Amino acid sequence: MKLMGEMLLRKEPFGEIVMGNTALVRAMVEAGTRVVTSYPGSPTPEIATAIGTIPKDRRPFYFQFSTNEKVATEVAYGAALNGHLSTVFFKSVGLNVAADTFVQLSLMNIIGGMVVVLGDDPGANSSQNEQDNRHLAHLSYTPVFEPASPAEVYLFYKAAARLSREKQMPVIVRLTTHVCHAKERVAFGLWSPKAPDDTPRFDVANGPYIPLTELTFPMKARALRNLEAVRNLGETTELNRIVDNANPARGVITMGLPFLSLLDVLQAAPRKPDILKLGIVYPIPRKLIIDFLKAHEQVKILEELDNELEKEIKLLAYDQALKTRIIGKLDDEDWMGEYTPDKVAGVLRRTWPDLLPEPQASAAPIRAVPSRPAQMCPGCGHRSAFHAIKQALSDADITVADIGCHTLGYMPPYNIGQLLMCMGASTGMGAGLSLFNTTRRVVVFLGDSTFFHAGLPGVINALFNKHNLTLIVMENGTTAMTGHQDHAASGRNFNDVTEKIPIRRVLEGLGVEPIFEIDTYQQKGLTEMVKKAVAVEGFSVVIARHPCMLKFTRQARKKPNYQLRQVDIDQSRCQRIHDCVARFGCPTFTRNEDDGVQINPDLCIGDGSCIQTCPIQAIEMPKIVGPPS
Ligand SMILES: Cc1ncc(C[n+]2csc(CCOP(=O)(O)OP(=O)(O)O)c2C)c(N)n1
Repeated sequence: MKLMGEMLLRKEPFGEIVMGNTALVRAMVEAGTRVVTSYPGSPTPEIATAIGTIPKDRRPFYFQFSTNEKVATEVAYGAALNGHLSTVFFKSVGLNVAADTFVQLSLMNIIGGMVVVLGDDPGANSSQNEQDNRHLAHLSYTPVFEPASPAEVYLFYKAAARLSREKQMPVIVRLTTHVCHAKERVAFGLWSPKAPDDTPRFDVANGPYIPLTELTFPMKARALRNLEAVRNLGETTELNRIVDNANPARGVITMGLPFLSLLDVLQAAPRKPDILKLGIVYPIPRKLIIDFLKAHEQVKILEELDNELEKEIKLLAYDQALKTRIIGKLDDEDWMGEYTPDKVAGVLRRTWPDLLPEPQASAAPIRAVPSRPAQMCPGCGHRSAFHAIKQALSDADITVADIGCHTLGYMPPYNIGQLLMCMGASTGMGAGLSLFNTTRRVVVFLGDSTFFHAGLPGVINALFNKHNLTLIVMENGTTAMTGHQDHAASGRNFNDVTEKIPIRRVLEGLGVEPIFEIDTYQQKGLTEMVKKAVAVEGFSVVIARHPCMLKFTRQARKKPNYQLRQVDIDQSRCQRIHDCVARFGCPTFTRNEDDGVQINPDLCIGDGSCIQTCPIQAIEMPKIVGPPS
């Protein structure tokens, strides 16, 4: 890790195999970025991991995880108004949270420049949808640069930063999961650090910065002018390029990952189509595209997710009365998932059946990878919580999940959390479910990072409007699901030790009463507390806390002389009741062929939270089994 930090600060040019997310950080360093903000979300957290490898006192820019994406956007914007080149990054759905601020950015004269890095997630690998954020770019008149590979991430970020600074406008760099996580050798350039000018340069004369009534119109005109300038840039920039295969019959207009998949698939094609690969995908370069259309009889638009390019290009062709046959998604049903080579081959076969040779039947049949449902880690405090909470609830109760590791409670054997929307939505949805409802109790769940991110307004609403529901805060001290980033109640921020903002204190400050609080490993106590909490008429809160055991164990393993402990089953006592497997559900336990239970030594962390779940005490206390392998 230290080596990565040193690499990111090298002054002379060098080449290295890196992930897209790491290439981005080097680009930030070279571009002179001064302020970077974020809220964690896949596929972007490794950007922060790479930043964290640079020692704080040598980091050329300030970085923070903010409480949510909207705040992160505002912090980056504020810094840019003082003249600092700034960047905010977050995942696809983060843009929904940031949107109320984000959609105004293009109206503003952002004197330092500001790059918005989006981690879109075709295939919904780690998101609740696979939204295509080009829509929000259109809506907000913000240009989109879309790299296809780590090398392009590096080049495109620098180009976006340059443009953003020059035009004093926001520019999006849209990454997708594959591009963030792919690895490639990237040729990095020179870094000549300059002493930063940190004079706070905010000046109303650079504005207006108040988009109200008639002031909004000149501001919008500015955004549209800027967009036109970027469109013109797109006509000549190297970010948009033609791969000429001398084929006047067929062309493909594409971008991002689909471009790489296309190159891969076309290796087998005897006669390759020409390719126009767009790097600036919004706004599109009209002349370049019209010329490309004119030069081909048929043009396939190859784009992942929605048909933004297709719509724009068909409009262009219509206006120009072009005869070229344009084939897009309206002629093909593939609107979902990542455009991997397999998928692109399928799309191309349907478009031009003679383009590719018949697929070879592989000698060995390809066996599908068995599906592995997500599950909570061994020792997870959320498991103990669900085990205990289930015993306090009835089948009639309505349970509402939120986003985080605790979402996994929806699966058997717990089946708790019957609906889910997005971060922070549980308390509001629960409030709605409680209206006119005198027979079914409503219990909602919220992780601690989510509490600060978008949970608080729902909590305040429940209090203010006197809703009848119980909130269970699943407090594990960290933002676990995205890789253990600190939050306001962790006692650390990205850079320093900081005062904790305890959730209990926040709730007390709001006047929540009653508040119950217990460690989730005290399962009986938690069951009793939840029974009391749901019996309260009105809004009640249970704080069900236990540190994230994945984080805890990782830290413990780094200590010298760490000894691994594990539980075991006393086979002479075990009566094959199987509560440990069927009701507690720790993956450590497996049923043998003889119906006995055994411990998986690769999984057990010896936390002992399972011991109390065996009605006949057949699980033995954890014993030292030696240093971890
Ligand atoms: C708007 C938005 N931003 C970020 C994410 C990514 N995300 C998914 S789960 C999660 C962590 C939630 O942490 P916490 O509430 O503490 O629950 P834990 O995973 O620790 O149990 C985050 C940030 C998201 N899904 N939506």
